[in-house]
Amino acid sequence: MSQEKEYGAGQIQVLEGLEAVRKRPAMYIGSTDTRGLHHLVYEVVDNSIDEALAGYCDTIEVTINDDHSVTVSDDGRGIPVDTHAEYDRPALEVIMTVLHAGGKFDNKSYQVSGGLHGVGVSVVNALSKWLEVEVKRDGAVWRHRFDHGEPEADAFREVRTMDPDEETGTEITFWPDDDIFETTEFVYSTLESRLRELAFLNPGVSISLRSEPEDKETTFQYDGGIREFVEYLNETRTVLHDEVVFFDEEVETSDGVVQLEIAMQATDGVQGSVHAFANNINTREGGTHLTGFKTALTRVVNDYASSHGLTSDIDGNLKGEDIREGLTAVISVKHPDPQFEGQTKTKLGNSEVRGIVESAMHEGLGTYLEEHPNVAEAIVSKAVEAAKARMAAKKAEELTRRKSALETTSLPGKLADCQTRDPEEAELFIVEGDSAGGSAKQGRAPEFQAILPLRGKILNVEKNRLDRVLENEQIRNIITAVGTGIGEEFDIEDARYQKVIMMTDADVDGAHIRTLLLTFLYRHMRPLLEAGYVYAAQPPLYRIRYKGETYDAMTEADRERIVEEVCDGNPDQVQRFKGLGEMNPEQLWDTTMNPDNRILKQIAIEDAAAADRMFSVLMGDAVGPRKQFIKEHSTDAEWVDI
Ligand code: 0RA
Repeated sequence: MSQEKEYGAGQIQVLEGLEAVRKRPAMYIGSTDTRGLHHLVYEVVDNSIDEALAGYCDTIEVTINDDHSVTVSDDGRGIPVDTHAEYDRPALEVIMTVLHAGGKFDNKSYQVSGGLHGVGVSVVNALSKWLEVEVKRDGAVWRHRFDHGEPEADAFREVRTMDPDEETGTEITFWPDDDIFETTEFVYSTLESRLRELAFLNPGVSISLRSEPEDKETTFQYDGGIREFVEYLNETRTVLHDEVVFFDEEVETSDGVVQLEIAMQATDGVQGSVHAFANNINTREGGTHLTGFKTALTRVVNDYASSHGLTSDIDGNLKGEDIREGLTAVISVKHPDPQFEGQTKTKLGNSEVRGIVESAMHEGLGTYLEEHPNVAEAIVSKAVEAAKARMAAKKAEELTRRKSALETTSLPGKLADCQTRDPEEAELFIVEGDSAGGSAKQGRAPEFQAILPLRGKILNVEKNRLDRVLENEQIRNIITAVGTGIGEEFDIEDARYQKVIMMTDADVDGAHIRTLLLTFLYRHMRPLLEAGYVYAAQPPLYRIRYKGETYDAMTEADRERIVEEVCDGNPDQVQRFKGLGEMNPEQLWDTTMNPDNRILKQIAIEDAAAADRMFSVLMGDAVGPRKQFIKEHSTDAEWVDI
């Protein structure tokens, strides 16, 4: 075979690979909505993080550019630019155009490879209208450019030689393809929470985010790693001991070295929050590291408690749930060959990790408790208190009664159910107030729309234990209507509706109710949020009449635009909807419920740790941080605008 033919064959393979990505993007990045869009950035950043983990990089910069492209730069070794023997093309080009080629060059230095989908930068290239790379290495600055994933002719070139004191590195700029993505608008706060998380998980690495259009910038660098992560999560909670419990371990396995870090701190709250990561990925579905942690935590704390005579107040052992009440913990595992399982590939499957975590806990936590009796005392007495509350509730048969009440199949009397039994079609509107509930019942399409009116505010679950939560009638109605159960018993397969739509007034009270509802869903039915089943309806603020036509304005800006541009500054009538209750059934259907006209906002909780903190800030005790949070986030997260 001649040189030329071989080269041709390589090229064909390249095109096939990237064509497959462009045809079925969701297979590679999960989805083509805003979530998938942001994954493009994470995929590039993961490569830079890999350089950092290999010890070659300590600064990563992410920029949202004025033209809506994103630039990620790092001070790593730079992507290799020499000729790749197999393909007879620059290695840079091969890495950018061949699927999975990213880490194959130097496996040993890639001890740990992150990336939720582990797909490599070639996928980002395939899904970009254009992509430009600048590499500083081998004494020179190199550039290359791609068009829809394909190398532009003669684009690869040496720009100049490097200055003697110039650092090596990689800079990638990409323009996501709007033929593929539903939106190409990068959201600062979304990138910000993931980059902050990465900075916590990779101590010492400086990660900065800058937005040119919004003219803002943040830099994250945490030398304390996940210790600082726990402090951050607990910032607005009342902690029971000052120092965060921390220990780490490196274990040699047949796959290579497994690294483990655990940080935790008890608070006086009733919600526990344990966040488990594997190779920087938030393993929401849990896995062997989380199981190991929970089992060992229960054992170690019980052993300590009984050997120090601290359990005389309760009969029997402390349960895992008692010990985890109010406990904030972060577990981070870095594994050379992680196996991700589960529906969203966020469950760690490597079976040996369970034992590794368990023995590290026995050793690390066991020792820590012996050496820090004050901390041990704080953790144990909090757990004893939780156990007492649990037993009291049980004794009164409260919990059991409430739980079995939830298990009965009878639907709440207040629910006006829909006719269809197909969850995919069925929609549940949770409506603020009986009067709006009445209008919604009259205005709805009963074939597929169910209405559940809520009277008044629902319980703040951030401040109440499960037994109290279940005593609340509003909450019980929601649970039975949705059908999935809650907590450990939650089963998404039992969801009676795949759209659960919160319909609240467009005012402060409405926003408050929405936040209370979301807090409940987040704490007790989180998979419902993760499945994307939860929505907020968007009722209009104004109805404007002009020359026999009506126009609805969703925002103040909308109103101004319609009055000026549509009505020439002279509308016949501007009606302000103060609440849902002011709309008659037909108006409510037209503006807010009719799938042809309505605007629904899907509530996506991408980052569990960020949401956790947000709810504890919004619903917890500290007033200062709450005001600060609302001030900072009121523009980009309008559903937290209480
Ligand atoms: C392949 C091999 C090597 C580094 C990289 C890729 C690399 C990729 C990216 C993506 C963003 N930043 C990056 N930095 C490096 C190892 C090169 C060597 O052995 O010198």
